[in-house]
Amino acid sequence: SGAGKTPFGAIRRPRQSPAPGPRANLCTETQVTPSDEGAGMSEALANLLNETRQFPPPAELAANANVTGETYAAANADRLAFWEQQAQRLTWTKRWDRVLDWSKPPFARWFVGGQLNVAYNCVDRHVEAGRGDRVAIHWEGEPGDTRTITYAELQKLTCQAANALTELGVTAGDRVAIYLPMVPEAVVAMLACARIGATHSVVFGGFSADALTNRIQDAAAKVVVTADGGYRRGRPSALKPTVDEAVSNCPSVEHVLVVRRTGEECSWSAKDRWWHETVGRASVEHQATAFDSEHPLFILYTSGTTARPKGILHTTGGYLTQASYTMHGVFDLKPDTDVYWCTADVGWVTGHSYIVYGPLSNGATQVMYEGTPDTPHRGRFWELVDRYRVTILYTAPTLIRTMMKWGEEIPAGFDLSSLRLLGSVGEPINPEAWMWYRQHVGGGQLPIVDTWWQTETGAIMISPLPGVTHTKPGSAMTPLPGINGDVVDDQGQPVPNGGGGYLVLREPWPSMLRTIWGDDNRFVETYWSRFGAGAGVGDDWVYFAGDGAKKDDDGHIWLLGRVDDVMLVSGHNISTTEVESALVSHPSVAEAAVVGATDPTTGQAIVAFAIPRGSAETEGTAGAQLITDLRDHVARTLGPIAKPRQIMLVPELPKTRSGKIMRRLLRDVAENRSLGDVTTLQDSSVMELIATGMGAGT
Ligand code: 6R9
Repeated sequence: SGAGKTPFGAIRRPRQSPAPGPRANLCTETQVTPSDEGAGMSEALANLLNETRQFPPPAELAANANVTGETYAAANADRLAFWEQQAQRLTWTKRWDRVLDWSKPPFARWFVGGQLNVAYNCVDRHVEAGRGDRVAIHWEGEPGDTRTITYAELQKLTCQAANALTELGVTAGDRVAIYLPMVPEAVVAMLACARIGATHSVVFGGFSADALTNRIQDAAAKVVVTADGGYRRGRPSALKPTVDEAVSNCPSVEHVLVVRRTGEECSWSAKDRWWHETVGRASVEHQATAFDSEHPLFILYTSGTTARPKGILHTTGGYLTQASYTMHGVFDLKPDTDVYWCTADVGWVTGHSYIVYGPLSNGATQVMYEGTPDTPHRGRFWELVDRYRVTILYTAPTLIRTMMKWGEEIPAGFDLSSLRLLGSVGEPINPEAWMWYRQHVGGGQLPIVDTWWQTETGAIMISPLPGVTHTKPGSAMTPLPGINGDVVDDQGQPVPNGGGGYLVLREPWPSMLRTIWGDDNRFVETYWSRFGAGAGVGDDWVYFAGDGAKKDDDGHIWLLGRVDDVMLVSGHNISTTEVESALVSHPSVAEAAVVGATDPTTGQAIVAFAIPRGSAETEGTAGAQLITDLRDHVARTLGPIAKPRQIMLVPELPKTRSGKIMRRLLRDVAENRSLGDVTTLQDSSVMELIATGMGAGT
């Protein structure tokens, strides 16, 4: 295509802008400055959130649900008694003396004095109960090789790995970095650490040597568990060279344990040991010892789309209690009959809580997949659902929107009738994507649980209960039983129904982060100093989640994205999520990302990046026409003030490896700045693609 065109048609270069605009602020209700353009804006925006579609739970699910509607009131009446009851789902070697110690807020201690072993709870106790033959993991490699691991086998593997780590000098309290592809050894290594009381720090296998170095150094890890490589997009992708580079800058590392996955050659140093040799010849007997309820279980660094990564610390008893309970309640897991599949990577918190600790502590059978959703074909996910008769599927909006882009005929080509429950996590799910998920994956019948939570919260916090909640497309609905969440204004006052503001959590919860590793001050500052006692207001400590949210007229919660992603246009607060949802509701748009770019007249102006659906006409004047149509469509849906100043049609969007859109980079593009740090991007060539498209723009 010639000048002025991209593969997707005309793309417009944004205007040069002066100094940064005002910081976004979410208090729509108090901030509205009426202007001609903006008249009726609040009502218009409210329209999107007044989704009228609502879906009751299927009768059969409701009749047999693990958790019923009465639980909310019971948990409300006595929150600590409620969590104490959930802790009894686990096997403790010593019972706690106190449910919660909140005497030094915001530092919490849960199930004080209690002792348990996490690996025993996830593996051994199921074997002891006669369920050793149950499949724990149906693993499928990207090239199509498979492994079936029963609970009895998982027990042996975990014991061997625990013995091997001990032989390498790892003792309770030491840190072990795990940098692996999605192979069963990742789960085994995590459980082995838990078994001997070592604190694991899983680093996503796609991170660079620099990112790995920082994380190993911050935690002062003694051992790194890695692999020669893994399979991605149809070919082996090496990991070992990255580890070699990182380890050369990490004096704390004494040994590197290497899983052989691809069989490709790799360089070898004195610190390196093959997993299959060291673990393979270790004894399958290992006596698990119990650890204190507050013993550090893992550190997980947040993806760091903005600042220096934070080592989020989780501990033992409270974390496992809430991971286990939410698995049981939110996914209605029936371990005897369900086949569960979470498509996340173990390198993210979703993988920690809902591939490893939640499912295994409940004795679930699950699918684990190594590769990408389009290798060797775009029906790969549905093929796996079909082959393993998956009943519960947990995935991310970014994947659902990708599937929308590829077309509904792809899932239609597989038998998805085994599914009974669908879940979503990671980002706000647009109503259109929600409806598509229900329609084309759920056969127009299945309940969807849109689960809001964070690395910091450790487990799901806001979500429908599948047997109870009448769901609304795009809303995470209500805090779970035992959780106190709210939406507040700038002053920390609860907003009325219909209002918007900041999402906060008011009471400590069992799986809350305990601190930022090595930085208590940053922990207090980041999460506890915006509102409440930490801000010098009242006696109650209030957790600031960093997400914008609205309460609809029924008091249900709608997440609007990170606070930094809210735009201030002519004095109106407009959330990126709302404009993105409006764009995605147009039949020609598969996916959209919206940012606020500084603008001399309006403060910030809306700049949108849209990926057209496969069927959309975008060549030449058709592209220009589509852009006009889309701007009008947004104005009609949300009101004139939400009309984007410009829309760029692009082939891809920059995403972190966990699938979150990196709006920071798009803001750089929209404001004509050179790009910031792109190291956490899933695919760093995406920005070139977008930038090249821009360069050719009209
Ligand atoms: C679990 C996970 C946390 C951030 C969080 C929010 C966004 C996650 C969401 C959601 C709207 C949902 N987020 N789930 N936003 N609806 N259902 O993703 O943890 O990687 O730490 O990210 O993700 O913005 O603050 P993490």
